[in-house]
Amino acid sequence: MTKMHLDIEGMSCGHCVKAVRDALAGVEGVEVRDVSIGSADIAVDERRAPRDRILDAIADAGYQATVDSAA
Ligand SMILES: [Cu+2]
Repeated sequence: MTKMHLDIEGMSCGHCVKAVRDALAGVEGVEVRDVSIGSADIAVDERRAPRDRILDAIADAGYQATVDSAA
């Protein structure tokens, strides 16, 4: 699993946190570790969950995400 930190624009409240958490949880191969306003920490099986799919899931929920770090 790859630990990934995402920067996420457009989040402002607890509803946003829940929306992002739900979006990430819906991607197969992603384990949600922590979501707060403006960022998320996840663990990713990159063979099952390509980055584009993760970022697209967040975009579909209405937010703009970028990968800040991955290790
Ligand atoms: Cu909100």
